[in-house]
Amino acid sequence: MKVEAITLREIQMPLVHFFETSFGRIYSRSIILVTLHCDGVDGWGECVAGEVPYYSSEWNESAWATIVRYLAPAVVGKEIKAGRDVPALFSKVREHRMAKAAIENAVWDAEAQKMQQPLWKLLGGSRREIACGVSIGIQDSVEQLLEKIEHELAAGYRRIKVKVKPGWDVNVLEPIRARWAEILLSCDANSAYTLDQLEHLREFDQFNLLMIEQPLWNDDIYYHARLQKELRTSICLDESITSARNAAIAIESGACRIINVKVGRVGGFSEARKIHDVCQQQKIPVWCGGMLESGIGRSHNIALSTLENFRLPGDVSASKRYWKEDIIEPEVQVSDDGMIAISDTPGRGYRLREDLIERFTVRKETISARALVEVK
Ligand code: OSB
Ligand code: MG
Repeated sequence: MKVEAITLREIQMPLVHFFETSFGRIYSRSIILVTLHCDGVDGWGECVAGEVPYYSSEWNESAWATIVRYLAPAVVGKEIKAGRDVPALFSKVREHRMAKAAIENAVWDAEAQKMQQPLWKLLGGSRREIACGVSIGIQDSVEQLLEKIEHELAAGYRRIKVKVKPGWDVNVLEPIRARWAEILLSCDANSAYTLDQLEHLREFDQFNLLMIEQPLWNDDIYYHARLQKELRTSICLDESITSARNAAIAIESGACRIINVKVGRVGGFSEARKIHDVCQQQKIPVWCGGMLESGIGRSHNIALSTLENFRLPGDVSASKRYWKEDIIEPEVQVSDDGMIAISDTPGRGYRLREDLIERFTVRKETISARALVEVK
């Protein structure tokens, strides 16, 4: 496929309900979308960098600048056979994985359309439906959280994950377990603890959690291995896992028993598949994380989740939990037994609502082969 041009845009979408983690609360999302124009086909990718560099050092402004200056010029004007060939084109650029993923995934998206194949098949998936969980942020009160959980369980979700931080953890898990003794329950600390809090973290063991996600520093593996030895509860790493290589290190050192795969965090579908394979060989189950994506990133997460070793319910849930109107149709729907059915349509499996995308756009820039030649 000849990549003729790339259009970058920023869209703004208000969240239906605020989302709060250990590093703060947001009410609205600002999302960078990539459109790759090639041979009459448009491939789309979503950049999961956030509005602020809190979850990761990458954020929207760094991603935008890196794409315009370095990543788009590495693909525009080129003949690219497949999504799997994209990482090599970016090899000189260190890190900036979310920016890279937005483009690489757009290439896969275009490739699937060109090949008239569902994206999930192209990625090597086999599941015809995927199991869904929800990630529920920190609320204004425990009562409000319990109400939300009740609502999501009634909707059919198969695993409840709650965000925790010092002061909103054991006191929250306790009433949840008292009310729902049997549900699959996990928690996500987004690095809110240190090893000094080991005695406190041991208290989490009494709640029969499926896992505790990223309790310690965002870039740490070593101290998570120390902590895992002390806890009965399985540790799941999110932030710390950035490549198949460091996933292997985490597994070998005993830092976790479960891994959360986010395609943006690891630099794109190619690396996400490698992590999936490493984990499968080592008998470590993975699940698909979420970054409050619009329908484009959500549809890509769904495709990835069809790979065999995505054995646990992911944070991939219905569009309506996030958005009044999503930018795809049909919107992502979850059945009343907590599953998403996988479409057989070629490509990502969801049509785009380009009218809505246009309405939500606040910034747009096109990088075309011709413009690049003129600059040279
Ligand atoms: O740690 O998984 C996380 C959202 C933003 C940043 C980090 C995380 C999350 C979520 C939300 O947990 C998952 C979702 O519903 O998309
Ligand atoms: Mg997480």
